Amino acid sequence: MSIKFLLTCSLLGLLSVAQADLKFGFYVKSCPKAENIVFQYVREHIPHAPSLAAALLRMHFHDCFVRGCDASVLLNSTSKIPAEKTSPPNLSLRGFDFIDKIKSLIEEECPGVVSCADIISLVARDSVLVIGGPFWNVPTGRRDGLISNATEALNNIPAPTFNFTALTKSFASKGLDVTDLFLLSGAHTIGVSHCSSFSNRLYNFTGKGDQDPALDPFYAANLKKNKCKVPNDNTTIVEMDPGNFKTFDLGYYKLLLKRRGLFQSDAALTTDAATKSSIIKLVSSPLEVFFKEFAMSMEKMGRIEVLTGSSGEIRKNCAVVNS
Ligand code: HEM
Ligand SMILES: *[C@@H]1O[C@H](CO)[C@@H](O)[C@H](O)[C@H]1NC(C)=O
Ligand SMILES: *[C@@H]1O[C@H](CO)[C@@H](O)[C@H](O)[C@H]1NC(C)=O
Ligand SMILES: *[C@@H]1O[C@H](CO)[C@@H](O)[C@H](O)[C@H]1NC(C)=O
Ligand SMILES: *[C@@H]1O[C@H](CO)[C@@H](O)[C@H](O)[C@H]1NC(C)=O
Ligand SMILES: *[C@@H]1O[C@H](CO)[C@@H](O)[C@H](O)[C@H]1NC(C)=O
Ligand SMILES: CC(=O)N[C@H]1CO[C@H](CO)[C@@H](O)[C@@H]1O
Repeated sequence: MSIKFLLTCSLLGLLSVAQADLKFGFYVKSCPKAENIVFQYVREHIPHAPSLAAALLRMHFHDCFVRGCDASVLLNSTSKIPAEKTSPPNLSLRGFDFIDKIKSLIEEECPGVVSCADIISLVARDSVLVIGGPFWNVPTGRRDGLISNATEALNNIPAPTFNFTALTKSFASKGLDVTDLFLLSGAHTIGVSHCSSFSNRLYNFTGKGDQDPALDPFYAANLKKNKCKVPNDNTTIVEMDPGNFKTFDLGYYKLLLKRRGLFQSDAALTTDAATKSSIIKLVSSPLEVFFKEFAMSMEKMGRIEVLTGSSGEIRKNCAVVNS
């Protein structure tokens, strides 16, 4: 081996240290109980409030898509700037207290060590696991961001009106591909939506009081009769996978193939031939296949633009930056 080769290797080694990646068990020495505190709390509380699992999974997505997975979604507004929380796509984000409670338990154990960003990532994973969903790897070592800007949430979180091209672009801007897009959208197999997130499809699709032709007309009629009785009702909620909205299963994809996805962004996945055939294949495979593939995309999502090393900080209180 040449000296030059060895030098190159050690340089690369130094570079990777400077870059500081996430790693498994980041807190194994600095706070060995951290991951277990999260898991025990989730295991004790989510079974009493299983609908929270969906909210916490969505919170992780919204966090990662704005400034990376840096817990910016948890910050309160300041006098200078309205926070992500106050932005329209936040509608129905829930579970802030749940995260705060876990953070305070961990702070008691080892103050100033474990980031809010890692807590969100772990909580999302553990919540889905305890409702019987997939397990995915959560490497840790994320640090917390210093900025939360409502406009950035609006600009970075894909809207339910997005078509396939717009969704693909949004995901690509976060380093995620079309496979990640259709797998991660599978999260809509749990949870609920407000009527206002899709009522344009029922009442005024092109501004002529019409319906979205891509939505099953029988399903649309049913929603209008029983759930979203007036346009832009922003209080009623609808189960996205009716009857199974607390079960992490293939229900979402089965609905897509029946033209019963709630959002245009759901329906959009079947407008692309290749994606549609991937969905058909997934639906006819064992559930474990979906779980395994979903897990890979979740791990990828959890790495989006993370702050590591000495970037950012470890917040003491997840709602405010350290003073
Ligand atoms: C592909 C682009 C996506 C769009 C356009 C989208 C849009 C939405 C909208 C509009 C809602 C309903 C909000 C409401 O009215 O209350 C929702 C709910 C939800 N989303 Fe997505 N989403 C997307 C991707 C994702 C991803 C990647 C995840 C997680 C991996 C996710 C997880 C969830 C969950 C679990 C809920 C239910 C929340 C609850 O029950 O509180 N979504 N999404
Ligand atoms: C953050 O905002 C919430 C809701 O407005 C409030 O209850 C909480 O006390 C605030 N937290 C801090 C640390 O200011
Ligand atoms: C918030 O983000 C928007 C969009 O990137 C930017 O134009 C604006 O200056 C930011 N606000 C503050 C106070 O930094
Ligand atoms: C998708 O949406 C974008 C942005 O609204 C629009 O410019 C584009 O024409 C749409 N593409 C298709 C295929 O409908
Ligand atoms: C439908 O949209 C059009 C164009 O945006 C608007 O003028 C009209 O008032 C809307 N109708 C309803 C029932 O919301
Ligand atoms: C819900 O709709 C009502 C009536 O249209 C409106 O006053 C209110 O601001 C809306 N709330 C949200 C969160 O958009
Ligand atoms: C949790 C939270 O801060 N929700 C806010 C979401 O945004 C609306 C306005 O769009 C606020 O009214 C909510 O308080």
